[in-house]
Amino acid sequence: MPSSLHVSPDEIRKGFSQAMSAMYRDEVPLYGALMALVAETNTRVLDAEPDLARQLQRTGEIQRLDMERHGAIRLGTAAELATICRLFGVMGMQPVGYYDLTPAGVPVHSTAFRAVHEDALQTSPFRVFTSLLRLELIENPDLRAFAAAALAKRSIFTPRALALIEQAEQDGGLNTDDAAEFIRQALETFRWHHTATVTAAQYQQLSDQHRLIADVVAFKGPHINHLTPRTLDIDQVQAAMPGKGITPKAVIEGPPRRQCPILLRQTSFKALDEAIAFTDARGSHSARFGEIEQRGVALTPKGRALYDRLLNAARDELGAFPNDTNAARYMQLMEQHFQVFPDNHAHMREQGLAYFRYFATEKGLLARGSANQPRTLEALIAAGHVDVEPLVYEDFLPVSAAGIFQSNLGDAAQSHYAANSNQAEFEQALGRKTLDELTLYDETQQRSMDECMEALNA
Ligand code: OOG
Ligand code: NI
Repeated sequence: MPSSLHVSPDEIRKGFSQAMSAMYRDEVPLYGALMALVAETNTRVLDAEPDLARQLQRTGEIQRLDMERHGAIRLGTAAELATICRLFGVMGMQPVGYYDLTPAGVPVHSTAFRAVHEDALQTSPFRVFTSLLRLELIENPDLRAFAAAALAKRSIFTPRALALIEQAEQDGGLNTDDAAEFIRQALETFRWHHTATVTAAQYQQLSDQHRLIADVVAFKGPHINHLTPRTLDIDQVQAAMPGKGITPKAVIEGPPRRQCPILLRQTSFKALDEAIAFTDARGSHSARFGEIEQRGVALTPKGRALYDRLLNAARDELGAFPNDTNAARYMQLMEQHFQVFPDNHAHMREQGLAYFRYFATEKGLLARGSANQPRTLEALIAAGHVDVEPLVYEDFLPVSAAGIFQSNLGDAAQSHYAANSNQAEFEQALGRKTLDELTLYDETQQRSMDECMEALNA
């Protein structure tokens, strides 16, 4: 039974996210530089855009902005995925969404672990994009067997972490000391290892198959490969990065720049090669990178379908993967195609393209119970008794994720896989179903409407 002696899972997640950020900053100094740049930019944007500041104040996002970040890991086996699901469960994180990356030539499928309720997200919006390697896509049977054997030998969790997961599941939570110990132990799974578990030649063979396969199979654990802070203006940060000695990828993934941001825009920079001791020789491996993101309003199925259609149309017209040489044309095509996507919250709401949150205003509360108080939500909005704010997108985008993967693996790493999406197999490995993100947005929207009508007694 959960008891008052237990630390809330949301607080554990908050503590874990802070510990992870501190570890990554120590290990990857460029992450610290990027955090500083993002914080500086966010302050400037909030000063320059009072309407945006008000909106973020209203939704509470302003308080979570500084602690907002996501990370990513890549796992090797079904058992690792099932256990990581339990580990994140202790922190109140659930698997949301299914992402198939094979169409983009990346041999993984993925989910995002995150908090699902708006109150929990407010305490800590930390998320982890978690991928499972699809070993069956390694064509060479000897190499496949070698990879499977290497993965079967490793144990990516500390014995103490496993014991504490078990304990949290049995007791319904952890007390303060155990929660602190859990954070320390869980962190070990995500740490970088300077030594590989394979020879230099074996590493090379794995890497020749796909760099991502080497990244997963050749190491003791699934090192966190990036941590991404949230910026309020990704174009400003992208433009300022070279001045800080950081070279971003050529194109920002996701929708083009707009007055009213939708979904998610992301850009990353490639990390340096890092020295690695193979079991027989010295060498290097490059896996860890930096990324920034800007989040906009979550789209309904109708809005998402429009987004996908416009994105595909722009990409089809480009006729190639966006890269350094066609970046300008790609961005121009995106601007052009996205002209038809309304860039105004009221229009998006009228057309049912996006999710929103509803808040009773001071004026509405004062008019509560009065004879001429409006009774319907639309009338309340028109009368200024209810404010409407965009509901922020909390998830990822498969085409963008593929672009982020590719930019860090090098274009040479593109492969073509015949295999297609296999959500059932992923969920079998996970040990449960993934949640549908659209249902979650719908629920949050509905709760805010209900709370609003209740507060106004309308
Ligand atoms: C994950 C890449 C995807 C994102 O933000 O879309 C990602 C990885 O490289 O493991 O992090
Ligand atoms: Ni990312």
